Amino acid sequence: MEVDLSQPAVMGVINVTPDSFSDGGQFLEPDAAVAHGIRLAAEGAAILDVGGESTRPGAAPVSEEEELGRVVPVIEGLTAEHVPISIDTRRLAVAEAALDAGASIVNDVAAFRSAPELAGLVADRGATCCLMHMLGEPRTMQRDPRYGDVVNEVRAFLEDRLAFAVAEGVAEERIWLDPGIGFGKSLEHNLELLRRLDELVAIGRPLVVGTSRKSFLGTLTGGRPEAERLPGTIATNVLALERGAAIFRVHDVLPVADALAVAAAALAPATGGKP
Ligand code: PMM
Repeated sequence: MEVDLSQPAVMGVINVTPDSFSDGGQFLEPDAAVAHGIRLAAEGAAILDVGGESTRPGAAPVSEEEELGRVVPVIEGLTAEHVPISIDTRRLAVAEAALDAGASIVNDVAAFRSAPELAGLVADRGATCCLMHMLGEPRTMQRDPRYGDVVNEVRAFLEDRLAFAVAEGVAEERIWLDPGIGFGKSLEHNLELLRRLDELVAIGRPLVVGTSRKSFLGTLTGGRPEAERLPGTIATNVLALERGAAIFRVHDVLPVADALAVAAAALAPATGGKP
């Protein structure tokens, strides 16, 4: 199933985990997760992103069986929505089962470094993939991350992973890139990436951004908890749209979709709202 990128595409987050940082435990039951996905689709999600492994800073790894058992029933339950489904995983077996169950996008926060064979799977199935930058591992990534120039380093990494995926047979037009906001980045690194997002858009592939409820938004607003970070989420997504991002990964689909529709119309009225 194709994603329409002629307008801002909102990717709604469905974390089937006990410990994701802002919604862990809410959707561990398959029925609750499916119901949540149906709601996000009705709210305007262009993609439903299903994940069974928390990548929150400090998160412990989950077994493959556990991850499979969490995501497959949810994907099966969501195919009737006819909204493209992405599987947020770093594992080959999970991605394969998810594609079999009806997903069409592999969202890999390790950009095919944990399981290089994922590239061949995506190529064989004609799937789309999202390749994300992360410095280090979720367990340790927020311990004093350092860069020379964060934007140049993230850009070089994404270009390298794009080249790897293409060399493995993935069609270039099936590859999205993501700077990995919050994945081995300080507050300043996140802000610099948002400020200079256009330099990553210049690589020439659709850019995914995930700022939703992340901790830097709490830091910037006097310590607001996850549930109170929607204004910061909207501000950063609108800014990312203005800088050329195409896909917006969020928990709160309805308010962000509305904000992006208004911002897109104001940015490019002559093209009917296209950024
Ligand atoms: N962030 C999280 C998980 N998966 N995938 C992509 N492509 N980009 C992200 O920024 C991203 C991701 C962590 O957030 P969550 O725990 O709220 O899902």
